[in-house]
Amino acid sequence: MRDKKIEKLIKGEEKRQKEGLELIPSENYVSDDVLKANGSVFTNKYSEGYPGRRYYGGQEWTDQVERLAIERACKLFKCKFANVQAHSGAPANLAVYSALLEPGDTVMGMDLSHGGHLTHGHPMTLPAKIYKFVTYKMKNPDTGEIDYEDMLKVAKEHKPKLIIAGFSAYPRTLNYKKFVEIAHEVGAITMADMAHIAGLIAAGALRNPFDDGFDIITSTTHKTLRGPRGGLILTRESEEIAKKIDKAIFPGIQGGPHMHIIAAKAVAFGEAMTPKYKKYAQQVLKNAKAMAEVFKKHKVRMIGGGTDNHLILADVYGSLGVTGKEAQSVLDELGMTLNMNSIAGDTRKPMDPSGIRFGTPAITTRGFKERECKQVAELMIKTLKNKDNNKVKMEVHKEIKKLAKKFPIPKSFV
Ligand code: DSN
Repeated sequence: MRDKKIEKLIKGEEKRQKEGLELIPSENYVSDDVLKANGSVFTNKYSEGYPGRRYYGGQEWTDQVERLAIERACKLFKCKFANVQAHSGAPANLAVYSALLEPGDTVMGMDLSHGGHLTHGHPMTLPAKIYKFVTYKMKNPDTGEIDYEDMLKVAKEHKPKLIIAGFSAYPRTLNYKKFVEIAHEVGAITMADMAHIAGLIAAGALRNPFDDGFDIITSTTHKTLRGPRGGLILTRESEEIAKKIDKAIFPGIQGGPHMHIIAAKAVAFGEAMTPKYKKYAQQVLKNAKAMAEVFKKHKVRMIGGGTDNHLILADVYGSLGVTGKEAQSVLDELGMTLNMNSIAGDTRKPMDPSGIRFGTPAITTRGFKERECKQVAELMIKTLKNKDNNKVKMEVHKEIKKLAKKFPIPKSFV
């Protein structure tokens, strides 16, 4: 690179990724093909509109790229329509809201403190200023079971037009059938925000909400799906809904699509169709279970009591007396990157909560199996129990570096 300052920063990040272990459950490593498409000359192109209906000339290659991305997305998730232009998960959700709701309409989503996402109604977000949000919660944070009875009661009382199944910090599976039943009772449309688990659904490792009759799925493409940073909106079969969503994305809330990203999404969708990817997704789940076993063995409380997906939410403050912020900081220092997270009923503040959230998508991409995942979980707990013991910390750091070296980040996935 000619820009030496930026080159140095990229190299620094490359080194950090190589030498440490990525445990943030919403992160992953992409293949060199995804990276190549992401950095391709499609960056230079303006393509407002949709394939065959653009506002600029010179679209012979962009149209093909977007059509291919749509075709692959529909095949992968078993649906009729896909919008691949959403810049990320938050605009994807906003587009669905603005496509289907009037200001003041009611939406039902999972409570943020019980694992939901900011875009499902946090007061500081734009959607919460436009629409009214009501929530559902877990019946018991120690089992993770959703309180469907209360959900039905709240839905009957507030008559939401849209019900969202989805989360960013919830370790169990949702009963999509129940969501559809409740939605039918109150006449709501169903949307699954599967940003975290899209890859696991695509691979058949977790249930596809479309199989239970969900109308819409929104997602990001850069988490378990292992694609570029971006968003995705899928519609099972209603052309009317799909058309409204397309209009809501452009010209509703976005301008020119990021064609280089769409090219990279198409590559990732292609990779997700391979048998190798199916194995990867299964391994992500096995690895998360293996890490949860270790936490259970050491009697560290986990929200939901364990995991059915790729992530674990551990109450490190309640079990070990270490705050989420302290845990994030000391683990990061030793090459285990994860994030602090509030837990249901947290008595601490969001910037220094009781929990940590971690997961297995990225380390599984590196080739970790249950054995290594258990080893990492043991090292995490050892660190947290000895956070002020420099000798122990040095030993842990050495082991992490050894593991990272033994499992380099792969370049190709197929
Ligand atoms: N920031 C993402 C996550 O880490 O879960 C969700 O938007």
